[in-house]
Amino acid sequence: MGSSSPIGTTEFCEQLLELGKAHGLSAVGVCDASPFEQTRQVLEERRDQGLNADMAFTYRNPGRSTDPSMTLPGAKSLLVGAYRYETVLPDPPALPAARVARYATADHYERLRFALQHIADRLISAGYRAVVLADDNALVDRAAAVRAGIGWYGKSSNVLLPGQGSWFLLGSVLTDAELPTADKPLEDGCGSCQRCLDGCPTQAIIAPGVLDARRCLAWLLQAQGEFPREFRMALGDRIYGCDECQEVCPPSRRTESQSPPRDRAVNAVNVEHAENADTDSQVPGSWVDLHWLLSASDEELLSQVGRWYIPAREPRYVRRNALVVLGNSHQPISSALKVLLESYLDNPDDLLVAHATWAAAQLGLEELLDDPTRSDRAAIVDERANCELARQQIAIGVRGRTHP
Ligand code: B12
Repeated sequence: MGSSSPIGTTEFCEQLLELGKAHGLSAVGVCDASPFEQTRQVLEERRDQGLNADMAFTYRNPGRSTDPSMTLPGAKSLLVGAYRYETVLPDPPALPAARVARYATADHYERLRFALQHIADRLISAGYRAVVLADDNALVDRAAAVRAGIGWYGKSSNVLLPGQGSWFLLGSVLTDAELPTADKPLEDGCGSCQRCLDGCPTQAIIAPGVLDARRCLAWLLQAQGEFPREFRMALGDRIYGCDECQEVCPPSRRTESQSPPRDRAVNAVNVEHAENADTDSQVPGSWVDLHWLLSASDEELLSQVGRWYIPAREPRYVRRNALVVLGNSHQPISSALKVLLESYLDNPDDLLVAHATWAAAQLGLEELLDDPTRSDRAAIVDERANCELARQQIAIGVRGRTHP
């Protein structure tokens, strides 16, 4: 058991919180595990309004994801932890590269779960049941963090920690131990600021705290089918996730250059585990070479970026996204990339042909499309027509505004 504190006391609870912090969590709080009734209503309302796009996750079964007792019958408490991930974005490499959102530059979830598991093990050794839930469809992590009093809901819908911004992953230990809980949620810290609403590249935050996933780049990168034409330029160089609502957020910006404190803590507690976590992580870091993304085999792609949420685990979606990023390159592309792009115009997969067509048009490489060996291919003809239509619509829109 390793402690003389009577179980269920404030002291026992404090020990659990300290254990989480010693293993790398920046904040840990406790709340009761009663159903998140209001969040269930919000999930259902947003699903009815279509704001979830076709996402499943917590939307698949809102009753389950908002009622912890469906995961652990008799559940009494949630210990909620926040794990700060690396936020320093290294300079882009000289080669054309695509950007990965900071929560995905390493397997930060593993480190979060590692810390939470220590709390769970302590509870189990004290005779309780305890389950770690992090990014699991069985719990609404943000609602738990807010109830546990460790952060507040920002207008971006991200949870912010006082003085530390929103660069955190959230997770919980669900237990049947009855523990002293947070007195009350923290007060709102956003005030009148709404930079996340104004700064979102696709205006996906349609009201404070309300995200329309149909417009959110983070979701569109993970969604099946075509990448919507109207949001392709806004995608810029992003290949996985989008941090814009955090990058423009003053409290998050202020802490951007701080390195996460937990690496030292994790190393001090369990060097071997931390080292294994690093070696096992087949994740590419902050920037991924665009040439590699477009030339790697399915196996290579999945071995390097397989931790990403890739629709239906189909590498074609990583390539689709990479083609949009290529189309957004601002400099003339190398001859090697041009040859690769050309090969995509002859790809058997029409989805990739269409996105390669868009990229070629964006890059002013119409000659690739006019090549008689492919200019009649339906996927190219259709995409060119759609691009032309989009251009005309923009032109009409601009004229409308200029000459009301
Ligand atoms: C689905 C999902 C997504 C979807 C949809 C996100 C969304 N906002 O709904 C997509 C793919 C777009 C996404 C993107 C991101 N996600 Co995400 N995602 C999830 C997931 C799996 C479920 C979230 C959920 O249930 N959403 C449903 C809605 C209803 O919940 P909500 O947004 O929290 O809504 C609340 C607020 O609107 C609030 N509210 C209601 N009215 C009002 C009014 C005001 C004024 C305010 C302020 C609030 C407010 O109450 C609602 C209900 O409690 C969770 C993991 C989990 N199991 O919880 C991770 C999670 C939320 N994501 C996370 C992260 C890190 C991200 C990204 C930053 C990743 C990235 N860099 O690309 C972005 C951020 C985009 C954004 N602004 O939300 C973290 C959040 C960490 C944090 N500090 O908040 C989580 C918790 C994962 C984790 N375990 O750490 N994500």
